[in-house]
Amino acid sequence: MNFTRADFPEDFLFGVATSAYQIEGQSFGGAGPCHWDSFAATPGNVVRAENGARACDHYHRWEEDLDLVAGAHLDVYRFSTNWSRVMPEGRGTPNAEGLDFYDRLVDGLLARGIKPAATLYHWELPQPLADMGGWRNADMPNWFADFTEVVMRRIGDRVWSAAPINEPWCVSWLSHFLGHHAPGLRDIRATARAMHLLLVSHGRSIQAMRALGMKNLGCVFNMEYSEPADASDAARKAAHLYDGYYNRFFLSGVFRGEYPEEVLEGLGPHLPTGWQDDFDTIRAPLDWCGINYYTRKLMAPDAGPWPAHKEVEGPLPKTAMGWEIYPEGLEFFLRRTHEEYTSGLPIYVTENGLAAPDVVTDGVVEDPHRIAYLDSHLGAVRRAIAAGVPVAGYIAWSLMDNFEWSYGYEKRFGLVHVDFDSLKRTPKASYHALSAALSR
Ligand code: IFM
Repeated sequence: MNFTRADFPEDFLFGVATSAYQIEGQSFGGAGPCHWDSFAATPGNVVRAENGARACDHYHRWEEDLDLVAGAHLDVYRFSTNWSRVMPEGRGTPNAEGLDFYDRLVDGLLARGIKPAATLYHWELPQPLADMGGWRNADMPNWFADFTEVVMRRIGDRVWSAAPINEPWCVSWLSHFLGHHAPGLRDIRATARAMHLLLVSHGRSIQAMRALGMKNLGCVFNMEYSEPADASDAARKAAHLYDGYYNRFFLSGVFRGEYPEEVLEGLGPHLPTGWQDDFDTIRAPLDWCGINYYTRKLMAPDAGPWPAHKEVEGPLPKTAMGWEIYPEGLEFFLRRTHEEYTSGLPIYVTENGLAAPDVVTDGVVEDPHRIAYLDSHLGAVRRAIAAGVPVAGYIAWSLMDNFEWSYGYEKRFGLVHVDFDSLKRTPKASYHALSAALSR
């Protein structure tokens, strides 16, 4: 790696992230069925119809995994709490084993000197709630606030930070408009309702945590840099709209109490009645903003109904996901978020990383592409800091290879390789490089 801790502000934090369904093993510890189980069981949704039933068996191997976090000299571990593990029915009686698991995990982190950064929802919607319409149901903010309270009454006294929902764009647009993630809908009305109700749920969750006396609460938004595919006015508009519903909708809702005009043109008629009255809740004050960043898209106009645009393949080198590598986009988002939305709040890069077809050869995994990717994006972070943006930390995705949603176990994002037959963990060259950089 081209950096040491000395290249960053003294209190800058480094970490890694994971999420519950992607690593824990849904079949262990009394977790109930979630909508990813049924989505994955439907032919054509997930590569080889793989699912999270066993995943990395982190449920049983968490101590070994936390040792890996500590071994890389990292400061923060970002994990998520599985709603269907904690409350298998989504509401009502909690599963004691589930709460015990997160209790042990948090204590295990603290014992290793690592800051626990909790995200309440990283996509395991309990099936009973999905059966009632999931994020389209106007009762979701109440149920999510209850879930928040159950989890945080148990671990809220010891987590270092907490955020309600990972990547609202993925939970809403990707899952209800494009149908690529559970529940696999392609419906504009469902999308609009989910986008708004997710933000109301976010606000209710923040309020519930404040009521418990918790501090250091934030949000985690994924952002994709959007550029016109050519110099035409139509391509410029297409890129602006993509940026609107992907990036600015959520930022603007939470930090300004309004939605972008051009997005309302398409989604406005489908928003829940009285949506304009929800911004006091949505704007519940935050202590930080998290940005998950991976790539950019080139956009062009297309025939058909709103949003009437399409992605065009770009010329830059790509990761195994087919995503262009564009660190400048991260610098752009850090600057814009600070200048136009969060004005002074600490910003964290809460996810960033690349997938590659990594293999173990004689016990070693060489992944120079990942080292270069992390280096170039940390360069973007340094440029943003030099420009005055209060970037307070960088969290890489991911600690280890895991269930990459509709791609099954095919795409490897980990700093640590996982053999999905034996479940053996092998730290990759990028893990060793990061560890060395952070120990200097
Ligand atoms: O694996 C996902 C994660 O669950 C959310 N952010 C993007 C990652 C890579 O696709």
